Amino acid sequence: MRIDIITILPKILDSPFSHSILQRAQDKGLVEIVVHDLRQFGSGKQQQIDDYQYGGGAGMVMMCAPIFNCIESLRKERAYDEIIFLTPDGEVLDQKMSNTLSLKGNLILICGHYKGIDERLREHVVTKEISIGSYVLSGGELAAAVLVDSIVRLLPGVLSNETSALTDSFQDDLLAPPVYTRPEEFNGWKVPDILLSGNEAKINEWREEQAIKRTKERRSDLL
Ligand code: 6GU
Repeated sequence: MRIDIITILPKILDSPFSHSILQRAQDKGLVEIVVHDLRQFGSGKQQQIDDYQYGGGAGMVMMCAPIFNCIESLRKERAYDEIIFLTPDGEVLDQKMSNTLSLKGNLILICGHYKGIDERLREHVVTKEISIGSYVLSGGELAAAVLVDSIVRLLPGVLSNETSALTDSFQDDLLAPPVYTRPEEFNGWKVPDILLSGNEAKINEWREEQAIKRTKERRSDLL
């Protein structure tokens, strides 16, 4: 898979992909993540990428040409399955959407800023609009990092068996059950006896029960 990210703040995205699972996925050649500085496609000496909105009103709008030209330069190299705009008024991301996107080959992500991007790009170029939840971020970069993380960890070979995506919260529409590690007692707080029993069938049954209980209590909307 290849993911190209278009942003005016490429530095924000230096770190999120450079550690742990996401770094390893790139080292293994399972995904190529390339961040593009939109400024380089801006016009004039100022490398302008935004302008006042027609009709007046506060807030700048990201112009058509820089984003369009950046995308065209990428399209010369390869075909893209989706051109995604990260925006608070997009479809809210969930596990099903991440699963679907993880099956794609090449993706472009556009990070919005200010009042957003010129509507004509959304009509004619963007193929999918995604929000990561019902709150406002200062820009699309952190949302892009969240989206990339949720997709890449699903690619075959990225996670080892013991961290398998199949046991994640949400993968079966249930939250994960509680987990414990050594010691058996800490501050007088004990690990549930069942987990120390060695009875694998009983343990699995308990975990299933706990997952259902937790989901009912915290996220009954998932059931
Ligand atoms: Cl994708 N962008 C911004 N700016 N804010 C958000 C968001 C995206 N998703 C939730 N809030």
